[in-house]
Amino acid sequence: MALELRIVDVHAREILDSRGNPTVEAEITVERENGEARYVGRAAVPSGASTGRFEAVELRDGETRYFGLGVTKAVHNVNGKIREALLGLNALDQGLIDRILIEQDGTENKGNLGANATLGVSMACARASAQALGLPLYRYLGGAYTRLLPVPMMNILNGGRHADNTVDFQEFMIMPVQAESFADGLRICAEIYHNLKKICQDRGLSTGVGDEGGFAPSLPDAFAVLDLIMEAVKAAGYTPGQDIKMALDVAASELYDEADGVYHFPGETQLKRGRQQVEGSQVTECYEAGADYAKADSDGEITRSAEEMVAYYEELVERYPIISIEDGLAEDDWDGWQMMTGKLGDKIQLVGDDLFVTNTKRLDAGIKLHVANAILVKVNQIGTVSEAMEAVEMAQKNGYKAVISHRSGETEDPFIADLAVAVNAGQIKTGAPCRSDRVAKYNQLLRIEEELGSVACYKEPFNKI
Ligand code: 2PG
Ligand code: MG
Repeated sequence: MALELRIVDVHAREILDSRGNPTVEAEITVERENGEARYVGRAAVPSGASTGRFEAVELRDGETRYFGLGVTKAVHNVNGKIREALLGLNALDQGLIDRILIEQDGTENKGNLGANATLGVSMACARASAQALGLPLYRYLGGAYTRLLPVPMMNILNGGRHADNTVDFQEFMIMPVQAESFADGLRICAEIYHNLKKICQDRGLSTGVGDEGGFAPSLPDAFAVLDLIMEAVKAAGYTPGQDIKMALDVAASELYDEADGVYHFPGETQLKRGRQQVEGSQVTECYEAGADYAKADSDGEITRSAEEMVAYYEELVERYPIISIEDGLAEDDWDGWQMMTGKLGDKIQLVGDDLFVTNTKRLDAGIKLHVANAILVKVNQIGTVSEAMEAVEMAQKNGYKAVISHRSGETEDPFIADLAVAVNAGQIKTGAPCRSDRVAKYNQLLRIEEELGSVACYKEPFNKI
């Protein structure tokens, strides 16, 4: 007879995330046959800042406590309707449980129960099952063939919505593609991170960090940032382009204004107008170079059309060892994305985050239109573990890469580290080697690599690009 892990309790509570905002933590208690033993699986839900318009809904209370960000309604949904629907079911039926959550919600975007409610339960269910079976989570989710450790796409300099500086692109990341192992790659990145800190200190640039633990100095544009990172890579003793590739998350939906159909660069504009002092002296030169690709209107506001954005990326890719650009254009700019994919898609990875929102319908549309060549997978964008895994599967079957990702608001839960290994994603985006919410995922990957021993595999993900 098949093993049964009966769900005997489902419980959620409101906890805090890494930005001090409330989020949902869920627990599922399962019982083995005859009530012999009980196991509790716990999971916490992350939360984004640069959220895509088509993401599943994060249910917030909208009342005065926590400035409207409380999640007591989502918690109530778990402790009420969801609990009732799941009690007595077999936690090993992850697909069925996720389907029940989807049906109970009954909307396209989980707006009824809240994706924060469904996701917490879905993740906790997987974890309870893994625990009861005595399996590591990655092994439970991925099975016997699970062995690939992801290359970190490590965000060491934060801008956009994740920091209060003048950097308009949201994330500047390094990827240790030639490392011998995940542990080796993590060490290389941490060494570069510390060199970057030292360079910032020497230049009088701020070493305060943004939401994802990367430094957040005020620099004039992407050229200035990338020059700084190149220097840090070299100072740490590594060769840019060989040991280290670079990746960007432009988060362009945040820069796009539907009203005039162009991308706005408030940071560049601010500095151009001279309202803010450029920190450090070396950066001015780079700024002049970058200015060619920007169009300033009569107020001196810097904007770029989709074509100019792509020309800007072509220049950046030419000058720096950039191997991946995420959300280079806005979430609804399908024509622009097609054009960008035509120009850059055979040279670098183009990742759809706000564009695809971990949603197989949007990914399917993108595949048919030949838009992007990779998907960013964020479990809370869709609201169940099964749907997130389905998105990875669809991507991989269609020759798209899948990058497992954190949110800018995180918790100590390292679920995505296990997920990345389980689906053999080969890449993970989970912030800087700084702040426990980010480091928790890296540390979990170290444990997994150790556990897999000689079977563990780590490799350059871009051989075919
Ligand atoms: C992104 C994410 C994570 P947020 O845009 O990729 O880095 O940010 O969680 O704010 O959407
Ligand atoms: Mg993104």
